[in-house]
Amino acid sequence: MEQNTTGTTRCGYIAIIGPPNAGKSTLMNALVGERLSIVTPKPHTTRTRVLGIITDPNRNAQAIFLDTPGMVAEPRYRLQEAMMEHIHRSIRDADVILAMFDYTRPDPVLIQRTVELAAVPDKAAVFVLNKVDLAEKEPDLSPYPEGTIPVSALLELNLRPVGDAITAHLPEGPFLYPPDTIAEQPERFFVAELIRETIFVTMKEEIPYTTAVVVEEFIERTPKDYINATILVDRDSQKGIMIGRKGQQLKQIGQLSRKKIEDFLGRPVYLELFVKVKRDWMKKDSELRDLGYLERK
Ligand SMILES: Nc1nc2c(ncn2[C@@H]2O[C@H](COP(=O)(O)OP(=O)(O)OP(=O)(O)O)[C@@H](O)[C@H]2O)c(=O)[nH]1
Ligand SMILES: [Mg+2]
Repeated sequence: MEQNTTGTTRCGYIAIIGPPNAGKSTLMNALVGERLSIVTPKPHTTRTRVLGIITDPNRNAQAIFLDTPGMVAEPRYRLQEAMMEHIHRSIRDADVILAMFDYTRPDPVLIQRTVELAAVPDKAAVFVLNKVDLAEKEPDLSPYPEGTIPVSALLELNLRPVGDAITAHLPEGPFLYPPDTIAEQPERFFVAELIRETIFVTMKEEIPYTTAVVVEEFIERTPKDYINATILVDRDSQKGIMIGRKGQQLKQIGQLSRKKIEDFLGRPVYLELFVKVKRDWMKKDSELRDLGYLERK
């Protein structure tokens, strides 16, 4: 895009929405240039909205992205309803809606649902078709709205037109964050998310969906920060699985999480993990509020 020399700044919120596993978090990380939102091969990884900010001096623009959970067609329990609430709230707060389709799931019903969710009066929508790196030939864009941009968030292909389209729709106005700010949520949030990411990639089947992570203590000290976190599970039987034989499973989760946390914070940490049973935490408003998955009223 051409250099903006007029001195006018643009700033606004962009909600990234779409089906689960489409690559929304991967795209936000690519656009912001930092691994802020956790990414796993399992659907419904993201549970809340994750904010990522990029200030582009060439475009004189600040884009504030809201990564959202994957759409849940029929929420089955309170956590899934809360996830849908995050999507709707992000859309309400957004100036631009960045709606994503998944090349590997060309399901007309899913496409229709995404288009409907993005159709908000007086709000611009930018459509992207992600994962086109998996296409053997030129992807067929005919099932998608006109102007849909084919991209690969993973390989960071064709992201410039996405940035241009977003910027064109951002309202004129002053920056809301200092230009070097990329995140707003506290370090504790990212620490808990990185532990959750590790659980999602190491534990099988339904187990990740029955877990949540709470950072109980986070003490900055030398030579290592001290972090103490609890992994919540919703049944006694899952506690044993999470800990594993002779504690091996939990140990592995701890080691992998610690590396990710150290990379993220850029300093060494001592990480202690505990597992606690909280029956049906994903069905209870009070628990969901404590975990930050539900807005405090
Ligand atoms: N081949 C390919 N894989 C991708 C691309 N973008 C994301 N993925 C993979 O798709 C999976 C899901 O990516 P996420 O970014 O977690 O997807 P999401 O839409 O945020 O998923 P939820 O938070 O669960 O809704 C991961 O295994 C990513 O590596 C892409 O452009 N190409
Ligand atoms: Mg996600």
